[in-house]
Amino acid sequence: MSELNTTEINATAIKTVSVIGMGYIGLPTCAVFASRGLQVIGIDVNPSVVEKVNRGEVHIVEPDLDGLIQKVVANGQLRASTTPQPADAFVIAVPTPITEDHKPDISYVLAAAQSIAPVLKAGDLVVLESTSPVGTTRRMTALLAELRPDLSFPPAAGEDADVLVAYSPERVLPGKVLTELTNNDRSIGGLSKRSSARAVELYSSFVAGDLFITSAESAELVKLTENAFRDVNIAFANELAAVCQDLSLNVWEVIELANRHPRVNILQPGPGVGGHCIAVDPYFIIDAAPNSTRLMSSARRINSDRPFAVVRDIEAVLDPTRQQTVACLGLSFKPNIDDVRESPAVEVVKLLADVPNIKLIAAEPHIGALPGELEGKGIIFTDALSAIDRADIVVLLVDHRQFGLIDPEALKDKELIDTRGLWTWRKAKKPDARIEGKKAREERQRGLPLRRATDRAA
Ligand code: SAJ
Repeated sequence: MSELNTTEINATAIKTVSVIGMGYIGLPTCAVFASRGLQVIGIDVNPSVVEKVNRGEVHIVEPDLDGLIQKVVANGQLRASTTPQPADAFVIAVPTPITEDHKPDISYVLAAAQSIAPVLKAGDLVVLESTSPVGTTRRMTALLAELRPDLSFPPAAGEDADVLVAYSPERVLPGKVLTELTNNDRSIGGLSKRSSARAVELYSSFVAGDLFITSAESAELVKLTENAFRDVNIAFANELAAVCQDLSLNVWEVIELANRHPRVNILQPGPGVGGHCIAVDPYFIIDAAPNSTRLMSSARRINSDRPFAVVRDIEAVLDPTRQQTVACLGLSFKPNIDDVRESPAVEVVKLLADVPNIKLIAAEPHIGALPGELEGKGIIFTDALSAIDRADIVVLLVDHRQFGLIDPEALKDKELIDTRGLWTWRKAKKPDARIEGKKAREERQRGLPLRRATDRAA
């Protein structure tokens, strides 16, 4: 980390920002820049996204985002377009997926750079926010330099470069994006000192957390490391679940009690790791350093195998002599959201569709119909209570808040496969095994809430 010399900051203030990619990260970023008085131009290749935003509407589900977008579009701070326009700063927030064989695909980043190249001018700042393999910021800059030989770029042109370039990853949690955008600390990796200083100026417009300056490559690896760390820790919980199953022990109890140790904080096992970040980003590190990533590779394998383990557990309780109805509750990749991308719950249902002699029902309160990849497989889509009512076997795949409120009476006489420990542990009536110590007694007497080990887990 290097210190910021504030005298390095460019004299002209940043007034206009263009955000390239108005998805889960880009759109909220547009909204917060605009709400702090910057003139924002949101760019997206999808005309229907652009039209929606220009009407003040949103195309993603994120708490409080709709009201904010409506406001900043109405007051003229944000407008959207399919074609890049000149601006003082450009923030690139496009997807960086992986290919079938787990290789990073940075083609969207390079396409975004290509699209802004014609409108770049001396003094502009370009920030890459997309989660990217190490070296992507330099590769993107090399492309810009090739496309605009009339402008100079860092690091080649050093502190005298016409255009400033930095990497600053987003690290917000879906469902809490607006709060985390503002409050989280940020890493900023400029390709020159002036690039970092200019990016600090840009993010200081809305970030209340601390800003840390480092190199672009370190900032790229920091982001990947955060998600790989979580993947490895979830894999540990999932491996422990398998160990407990072998030993006929309750993994939820084992974790809760182990987490009473002051330096232990085990995460929660489940049917696998989903979403477009944690299940993807470790591969960017594995691809870059295949001989040094045995732990990360194993973690990926453990987490990717989980849906198969859940299906094996279901098959183990099936009665081979008759057709049975299996109800799967939850399809999203984590609780209380509508996002089914890379969802392990969807994977479980897809695998179950191939198991003979079962009638399959799925319920997901946050979406209106079965996701496309589950269509045409004879799966019935209904609400949770009707699904339970018709089922012999109930499989809980996502611990949505409303599933925790289901009356245990409705589940009586059903075979339960609770992959999240919601009904069988967290909401279960358990004998009180805790003998309250002096410290807890005093805290209770002072009206402090009772601490539970699981409070720290999620
Ligand atoms: N999961 C478990 N057990 C747990 C915690 C999570 O099985 O104890 C599963 C979830 O069910 C889900 C998956 O892991 O399928 C990922 O969920 P998540 O809540 O851990 O993370 P994401 O993908 O929603 O967001 C992550 C965040 N990264 C970290 O927490 C390190 C977020 O801060 C990043 O900004 C985001 O990835 C991203 O965009 O990269």
